[in-house]
Amino acid sequence: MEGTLHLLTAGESHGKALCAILDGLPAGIPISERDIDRDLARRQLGFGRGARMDIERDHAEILSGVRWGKTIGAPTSLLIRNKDYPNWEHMMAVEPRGEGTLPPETKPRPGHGDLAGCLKYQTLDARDVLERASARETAARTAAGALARALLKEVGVEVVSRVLQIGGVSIAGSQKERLSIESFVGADDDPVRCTDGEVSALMIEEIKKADEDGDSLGGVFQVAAFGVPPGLGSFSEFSKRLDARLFCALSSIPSVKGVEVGEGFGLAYLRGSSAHDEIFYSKEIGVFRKTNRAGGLEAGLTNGEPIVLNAAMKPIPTLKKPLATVDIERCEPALAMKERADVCVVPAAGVIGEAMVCLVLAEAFIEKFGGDSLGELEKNMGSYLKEIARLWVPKRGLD
Ligand code: EPS
Repeated sequence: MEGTLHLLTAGESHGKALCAILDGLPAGIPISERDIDRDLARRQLGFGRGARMDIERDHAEILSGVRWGKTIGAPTSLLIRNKDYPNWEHMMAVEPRGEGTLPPETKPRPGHGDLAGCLKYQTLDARDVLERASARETAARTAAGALARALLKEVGVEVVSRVLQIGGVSIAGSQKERLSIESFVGADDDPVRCTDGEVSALMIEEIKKADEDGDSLGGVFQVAAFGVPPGLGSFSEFSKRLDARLFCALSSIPSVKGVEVGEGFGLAYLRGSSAHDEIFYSKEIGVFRKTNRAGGLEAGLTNGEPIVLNAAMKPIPTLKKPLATVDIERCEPALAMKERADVCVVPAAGVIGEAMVCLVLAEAFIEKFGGDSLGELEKNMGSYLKEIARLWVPKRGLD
């Protein structure tokens, strides 16, 4: 992210640590390492994760930007050490210790960045590529997302997620449901973060079967934001449209191949008369909608309804029963390299999706309401909400 809120992450999957620097948060936001670790722990869970998650216990150390429990308006930097690093010290050494003694990874996995990365960086060792391409990097994003979430909490926004589909098993009709915050209750207590117990059991069976077959699975996760006021984002430039920025943020999660807002692709089948959310008015709640097919976004702006996004993930490319590839050193047919890997990461990806949505929404709040401190931002937001109070009453959607 390089806008009002600027996020930079660094770190290799098996290197010493991951780090994140988030610049642009106003001063005065309450934040603790415990808040960040809560999201890091949620990201590590989910049935279908590999053995690496038994090694890691992700903890973010706040190095700067927070004093006495509150942001001070300075860049916030975070450090997450990789517990697995001592097992990879030789392989991942900064000095050329392993060079010539450890074999290069020359059998790129179809679906991973191995081949394109080797071509791009002109190397025959995919280790140089896969370490940064690894989804381990999303731990740093999740930590930064927790900082953004802390700002959103102060302005009454809640960002949640759940799993809709794993492989061929899905929650029926979930795409068309009118969502409330209650629709997400129980996700965190379920092994695959699914809110339907019967479907969850089938999903677990599906993952077990894929694991037995040496295979992997993808699926669909859903992220929603409640309590977002209308008018965030902009249609003045293509790059400022909030839906586009949310699509970009979610599609940047490794393995995500498709993102939709609201009823998304389903809307393409309908006529205009049944595709849009008609506008009604009552004295008590101002303008309101009976449906939310648009997923809270119209013309690149929030419209005051809950924001609802679905993201589809392809199955993990690292397979116990590897696919055909080419040994790029020998230019001979081969089987793709085998790495320890997860079978299914859709439950974890929902948590990463929340972090990405938090970052985009926090930035949109800062853009709209400005200010160097949380107090200033809240004052500006309060006066805006007062101006539009005749038509719109805050926090609808959370009830
Ligand atoms: C990943 C491969 C696995 C996953 C990793 C992403 O790592 P390893 O090769 O060490 O077993 O566990 O995800 C994480 C480490 C994580 O924290 O999510 C990959 O190739 O993308």
